[in-house]
Amino acid sequence: MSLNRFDLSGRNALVTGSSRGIGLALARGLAQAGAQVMLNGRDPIRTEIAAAALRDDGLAVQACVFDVTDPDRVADGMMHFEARMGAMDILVNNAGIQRRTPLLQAPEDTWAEVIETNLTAVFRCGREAARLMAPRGRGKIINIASLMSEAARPGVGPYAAAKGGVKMLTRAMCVEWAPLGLNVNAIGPGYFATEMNAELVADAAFDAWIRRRTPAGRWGNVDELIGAAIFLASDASSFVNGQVLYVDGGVLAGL
Ligand code: GCO
Repeated sequence: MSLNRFDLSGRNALVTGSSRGIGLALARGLAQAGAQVMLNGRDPIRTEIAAAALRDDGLAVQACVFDVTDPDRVADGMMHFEARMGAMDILVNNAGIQRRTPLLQAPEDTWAEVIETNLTAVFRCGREAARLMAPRGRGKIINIASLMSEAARPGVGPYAAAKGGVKMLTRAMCVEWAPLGLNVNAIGPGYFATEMNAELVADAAFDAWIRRRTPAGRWGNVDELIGAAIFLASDASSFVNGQVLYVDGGVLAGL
């Protein structure tokens, strides 16, 4: 084991939904920690531009375009990963969407889209990765949950339901796959100033509410999630399993 338990040199990682936002930050951070990283996205141009930018920074990054909601494309994508990168050591299940709607008015297709992308795809990508990792007796799966795995707010019911499911799916994966040598954990971001939240950041009242409701008194910066990802992707977390590590500025600590 490396003297630096956080060293990811020689490890191969896939980060889904990593052409921008939290996923791109995590992909960059894992690569900076020594991993060879495959970006993933649905948009081939955006994904390749992101990968090229990280390569320009001297990082070992490639791109693989597939939609995590397409079962066939996920299976192909995982095989493609191992053909190009070697054994998958780390999967970060980050791909996700936000569709804000009151539950009373929530259309069927909106509910289905959020659950499919934010929960079912986490199951699907996790299963495909575990099928590759289990024969080797090792692997790290990091699901991206949310502070909404624990607490909801009006207008984001489908998202909160999906992220609550991600917490319990993480535990279900742990109890079945830890015996196979895998570590399955989650990161639960609080409020971060990402594209997904741009309209919230721009809303003066919501911005003020976040600053009051968050003990740290501010929005998070996506780079502040990287340490948690490196920890859970590395040997430093070898006996950590089934946990959700909340990175939320203290939101969940108080009323
Ligand atoms: C919202 C936000 C939240 C958070 C997310 C962070 O509309 O309230 O999108 O859902 O950004 O939960 O994990």
